[in-house]
Parts: sequence; C-alpha cells; structure tokens
Amino acid sequence: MLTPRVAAIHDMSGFGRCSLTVAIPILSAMGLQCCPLPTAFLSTHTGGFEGFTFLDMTEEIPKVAHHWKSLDISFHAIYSGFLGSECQIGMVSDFIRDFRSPDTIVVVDPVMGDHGRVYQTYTPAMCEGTARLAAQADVITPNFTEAALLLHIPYTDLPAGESGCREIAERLSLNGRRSVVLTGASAGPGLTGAMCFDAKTGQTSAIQTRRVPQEFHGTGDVFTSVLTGALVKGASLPDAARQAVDFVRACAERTAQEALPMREGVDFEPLLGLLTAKP
Ligand code: PXL
Repeated sequence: MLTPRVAAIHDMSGFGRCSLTVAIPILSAMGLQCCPLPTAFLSTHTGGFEGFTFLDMTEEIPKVAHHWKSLDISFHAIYSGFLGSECQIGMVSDFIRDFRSPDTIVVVDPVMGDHGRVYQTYTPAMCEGTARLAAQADVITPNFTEAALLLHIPYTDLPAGESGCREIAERLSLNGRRSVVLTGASAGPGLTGAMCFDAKTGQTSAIQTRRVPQEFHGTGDVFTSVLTGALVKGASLPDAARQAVDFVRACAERTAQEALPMREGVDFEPLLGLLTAKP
C-alpha cells in the first residue's frame, strides 16, 4: 500500500520546536510521508526570541507546486500553518485548488496569534487572508485568539464555559460545511482539550484531559500534526482529536517535569513512540 502523503506548508524554524520541525517527525512517526513546502526559514520562532532571522521563501512556493504538478504527485492531505507573507496566502489557496482531489483532507491551522495577541509578523491583511484560506478547509484548528479573529469579535467577548466553546465551534463551521477543532477548550475546572464540530456527523463533542498548569509554546502545531496524521489514517474527527489531546498532554507533563523553558517548545521527541504504536 502507498504510504499516505501529506503536503505540509509551514515555516521551518531552526530552534524552538514548532511548525515543520514538529510536523515532519510527528507525521513520520505516525507512518505517513511528510512532504514539506517551507514558507520561510527562521533562526527561531517569533514567540519569545528577539532578533530572529527571517528568510522569506514566497517565490519558491509556485515553483515547487509547478514541479510537483509536473510529476503528477497527489496528496492524501494538505496541511498548512504559519505563513510568511500576505502573498503566500493566495499561493497556498492556489495549491489547495490545484492539488485537492475528492479524497484529499485539507487541514488549515489558521495560525495568527495566542493568548489574545496577534503574532509579530501577522498584519491585519494577513489575518483577513488567513480567514479566506480557512474557508477552503475541511478542518480548521483555531485556538481562542484565532477564533476571535475569525469571528470578528474581541477576544475578551468570546462566550465562556463549555456551552461557550460549543457555540464558538459551531459558529465557525460555515453553517456546518467545515469541521472545527477549537483548541485549548475547557469544559470545566482543571480540564483542557478540544471542542470538535464534525461536519460529517453534525455533532459537537468535547475531548478533554486534566490540565497541566503551565503554558508551552508550539503545542498547537503538535496538536494539529497528530490530528492530521490520525485523520489521514482514517480516524473519525473525535478519535483524531482524542489522540492529539492525549499526546499534547503527555508532552506537556514531561516538559513541566523537566522544567524546560517555555520558548523551547514541548519535549516531544522521547514520546514519539506513543504515536508509532497506533494502528
Ligand atoms: O507555533 C506557531 C508558529 C509557527 N511558526 C513561527 C512562529 C509561531 C508562533 O509563534 O513564530 C515562526
């Protein structure tokens, strides 16, 4: 059987564990072929480091897409995340149009910010573009900051509690046409996880775990990489979210125990075996 392929369109940050340095090992550990299409090369990610380098790779994107098309390569999933410039968003949108087949799962992580703040390199025009790109997705995985931006409401006005999370996930579904996995969603005290609206079943479900009382950088990328891998392997949306929630929790627990600096991301490498074992 052909090992399923995932086109992963993200930046490559040399240090700090996020985007491609997370997606490649996780998808590989899950038995999938990750085909990276880097949007930019940075020395570190932008969350917590000063003076990072940023090599914009916008011009490479259509060239890579053209070459892949000439080779007639198809993908079981297209997974996009952090993008380097406004013009890249249109290119990713073209990539989805050109490479999507009826069986392709398109996962757009609408990366724009966290903790109520927009990332340093994301302009208002990029946030608008991200919302347009997300409209092409089968599945989106916003955190609360990104949900507020997509819904055009202030972060502090988001509805609260489990019913609030349900409402957010459902309101983001474009009238039930796309699946939504709202990350960092808590259904009660001491809990965290995801709230999933599944466009295939029309059901909304909370996937929860005990919260590790600390913040970590890059958990969104770990989460969406596992979710994408599990969906490609045929899991339902709630089952894929369960695998992602459990893996992020294991990583967070280990990173907290080791007392590692938040900006270095989660210490996931020693835990990759948890993913290889899954069917
Ligand atoms: O984890 C999202 C992300 C990806 N890539 C870069 C980032 C961030 C978040 O800060 O800075 C470069």
